[in-house]
Amino acid sequence: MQGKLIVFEGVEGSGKTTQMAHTQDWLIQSGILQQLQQQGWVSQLVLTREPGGTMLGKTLRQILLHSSEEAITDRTELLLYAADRAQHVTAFLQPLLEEGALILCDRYTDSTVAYQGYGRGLDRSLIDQLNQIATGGLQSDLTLWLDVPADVGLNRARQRAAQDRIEQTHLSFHQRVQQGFTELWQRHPQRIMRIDASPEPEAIAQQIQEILQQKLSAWYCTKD
Ligand code: Z5A
Repeated sequence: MQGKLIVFEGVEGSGKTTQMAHTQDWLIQSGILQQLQQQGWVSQLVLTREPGGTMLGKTLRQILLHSSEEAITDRTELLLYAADRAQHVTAFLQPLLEEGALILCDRYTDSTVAYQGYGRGLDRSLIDQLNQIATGGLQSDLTLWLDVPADVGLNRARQRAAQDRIEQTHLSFHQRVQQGFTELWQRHPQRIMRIDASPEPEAIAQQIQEILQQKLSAWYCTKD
C-alpha cells in the first residue's frame, strides 16, 4: 500500500491551516476516510507541517521563526529549511507513506522556491538541488495552492497574533513570494491546483472538496 502526500501552499494568511482542518473534518464526517480504510487503501489520515513536523523540526522552527539573537543569513535560512525537510521526509513522511497514510502537509518544497528563491533571491538551481537532496525525490501527489493577494493574506495573519520573523518582512517580499507561487503553478499544472482563497472559508473548502473527490476517485478507484 502506498500513501498519498497532499500539500497546502500559499502566502501567509492564505488559509492553509484553516483549510487543512476543514479537509480533515470533511474526510471524517463524510465517511470517505472510513470507506478508504475499510477497503484497505488508506491506513490513517495524518496532518503535518514544515517547518516543524518532527521533534528536531520543532527546534528548527523555533530558530527559523523566532530567533532574535543574531540575524540569520539567507543561505543559513535556506539550509535550515532543507535540514527540517530532510528529517521530515526520512523520519516521518516516508515511513507513513509506505504504510499507506493519507497525509495533509502545510508547506513543502514549493515554499522554498517561493520564499528563498523568489523572496530572498537565492539561486533557483541551487534550491532545486537542495530540495532534491532533502526529499530524495519525494514529490507531492497533489499540491493545493491557496491563491490570495499577498496584502490580503498578510492582513489576515497580522490580525491574529504577534508576528514572526518572516511575517515582519516588507510587503514587496511577500509579493515576490506570491509571484513565485504563480509561476510554479503555471509550470506544473498537473501537480499544482489553484484554489481561489479570497472568499469565505466555506467556499474555499467547497473548491478543495471537489478537487479531492476527483483525485481520490482516480487514486483509489472509488465512486463519488
Ligand atoms: N517557509 C520558508 O520560508 N521556506 C520554506 O521552505 C518553508 C517555510 C517550508 C512558516 O510559518 C514560515 O516559514 C512561513 C514561510 C516560511 N512564513 N512566515 N511567516 P507558519 O507555518 O507559522 O506560517 P504560515 O505557513 O504562513 O501560516 P499562517 O500565517 O498561519 O497562515 P495560514 O495557515 O495560511 O492561514 P490560517 O492560519 O488558516 O489563517 C490565518 C488567519 O486568517 C486566521 O485568523 C484565520 O481565521 C483567517 N482566515 C482564514 N481563512 C480566511 C478566509 N477565507 N477569509 C478571512 N479570514 C480567513
